[in-house]
Amino acid sequence: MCETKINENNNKGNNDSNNSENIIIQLKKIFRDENDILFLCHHNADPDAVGAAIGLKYLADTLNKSKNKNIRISANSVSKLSKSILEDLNEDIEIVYSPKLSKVVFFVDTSSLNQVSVDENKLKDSKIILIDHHRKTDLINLCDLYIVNEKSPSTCEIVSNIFREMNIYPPKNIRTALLCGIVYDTKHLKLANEGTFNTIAWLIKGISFQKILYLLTQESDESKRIAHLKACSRMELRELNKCIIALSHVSSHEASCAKTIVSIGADVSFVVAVRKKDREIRISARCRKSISKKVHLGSLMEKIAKKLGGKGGGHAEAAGLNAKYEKGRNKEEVIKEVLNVCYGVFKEEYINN
Ligand SMILES: [Mn+2]
Repeated sequence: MCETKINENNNKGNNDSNNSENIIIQLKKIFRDENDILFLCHHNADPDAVGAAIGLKYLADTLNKSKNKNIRISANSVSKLSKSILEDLNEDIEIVYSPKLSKVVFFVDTSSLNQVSVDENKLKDSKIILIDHHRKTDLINLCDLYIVNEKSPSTCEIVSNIFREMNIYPPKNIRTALLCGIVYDTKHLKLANEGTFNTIAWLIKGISFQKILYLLTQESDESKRIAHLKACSRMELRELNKCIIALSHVSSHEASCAKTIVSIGADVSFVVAVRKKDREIRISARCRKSISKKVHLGSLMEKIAKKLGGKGGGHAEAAGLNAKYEKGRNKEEVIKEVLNVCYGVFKEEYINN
């Protein structure tokens, strides 16, 4: 597979040779032979997760000729942007908290189990496949097969390359969904590489690029803008060898806030959201490229999550975690405590690298 590095997990006694052609053959066989498949997206599924899942489902639908097939896409929530793309493409996905698991379960654009809501015990009865571009986490140990390419700017690009390897040219609406995911995850092509442009050239036949940009345009809603302003006004700055670390908290939009804080000048940001009602703590972290060369935020958040009894992961420059919020604890204290843990673990990694 051209730009995509493919890894295969041999934990479950699968000793097939570790090459991409082989994985494509295995994947094709699964699509052809399995009648019960679930494509699972991470919570608040973004256009990359949704586009990749739509692409994979199309492959399964096309290759499987059975009349009794049950092929679904599921997420516990989808982003506003994804919702409007789905409407425009006339595609539908199931939105449920804990989906009924199929014989084959694909995790799409999802690097760890905390990004989905599934019955972990029941997963053991399913064949598990991961298609993703985030840093690998423990989830990999559950997989029978995986295609993970951390260098790919989007999961949609990986899926497009699967189409190319299988010699299948997708119809216009599927290509539109894939293009939306690619353009979204590359931040309107800012993070695109040579392979991305090659993939776009292959996908875009008969599609207007302006249409893709239009589908990805959305007014920033008021609650998000207010969250940004609150995150900035509550921000605490700490300095470490000329690296400016910003710590803050909001009740929602923590990812967007962390991103905004780096865009206005911080080197690293950690933004916590405590959701008392859901008994959940979420932390989002962002950093500049220069920092990510010393500290990979994805593995940093995985480490911090372990300290907080939660799960985390992500990219070198953008990552997050979820942990449990214990009932009865003071919210302000919890915020202070988790931000100190973030700072402490970051400091250790930053100084030692
Ligand atoms: Mn993605």
